[in-house]
Amino acid sequence: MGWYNAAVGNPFKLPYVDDTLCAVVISKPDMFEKSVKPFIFKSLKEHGNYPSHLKDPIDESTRQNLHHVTSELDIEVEIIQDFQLTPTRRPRVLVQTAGHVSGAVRYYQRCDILDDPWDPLKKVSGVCIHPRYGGWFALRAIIIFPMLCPDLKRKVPDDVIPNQEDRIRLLELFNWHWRDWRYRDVIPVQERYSEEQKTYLATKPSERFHMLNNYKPYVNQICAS
Ligand code: B12
Repeated sequence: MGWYNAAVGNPFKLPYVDDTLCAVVISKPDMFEKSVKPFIFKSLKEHGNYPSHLKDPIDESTRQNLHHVTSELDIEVEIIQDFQLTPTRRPRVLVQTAGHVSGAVRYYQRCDILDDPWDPLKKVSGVCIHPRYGGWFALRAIIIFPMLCPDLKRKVPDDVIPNQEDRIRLLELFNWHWRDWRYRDVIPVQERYSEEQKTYLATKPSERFHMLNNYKPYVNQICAS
């Protein structure tokens, strides 16, 4: 927690003491098949349609899985998901910074470029790269444990893009071409999203319900097998 709070500005600091133990939850490229689709099928089987009161299936399946796993612990943890906002509508947690200070992924930001080519007034968002999954992953949540861990060793994230030109290319692909997926392949990767997951993510959230309901004819078949 202290590593995170030291990096972010005041509005984003979390109200815990520095030695509080936290974990960052990352979804692997096959999350859609392993977690989201089974969740969608279960919901369609139970309700006939995807219930409109539930959140986006990615967020909702993550929420349920995290609660399921952490409820088996003897302690009560706090989970903050990537989409949660404060009352002033700021993200409750900046998962990219959390991912970087945890050592799991490297967060590349504009300040990592020595002499950048962009208009100083232009907003250039940073992006995290995972040593094995490149950009084919997401940072879903942090888990805050009610325990102090003053001796935790800090892992420096792998600098998988040491070259300045490659960093510039990465930030340009992420900011202005993210829809073509190329930023995710800036380093060789072990695994990517399936075509089905890409279609799902490329569909506007408001139209995803329609896509979900297209699974209906297959629900009985798949749930039975
Ligand atoms: C709001 C938001 C958006 C907005 C605004 C984008 C933005 N970055 O501002 C919009 C809708 C445009 C957007 C678009 C996209 N987004 Co978005 N978005 C978010 C969200 C919810 C919050 C980001 C935010 O507001 N940050 C606030 C700013 C101020 O944070 P910051 O720039 O990092 O600044 C902090 C750091 O610099 C830190 N800091 C300072 N010094 C130092 C030094 C070090 C060493 C470190 C580590 C930190 C640090 O302090 C600053 C704060 O005080 C995050 C999820 C989350 N909860 O974090 C996802 C997130 C950033 N988005 C993501 C993605 C993938 C996208 C899209 C590709 C669409 C998509 N979902 O597929 C596009 C990309 C286009 C783009 N230009 O960003 C991913 C990025 C994953 C990755 N590999 O990094 C995230 C993390 C979601 C996730 N679940 O994985 N997004």
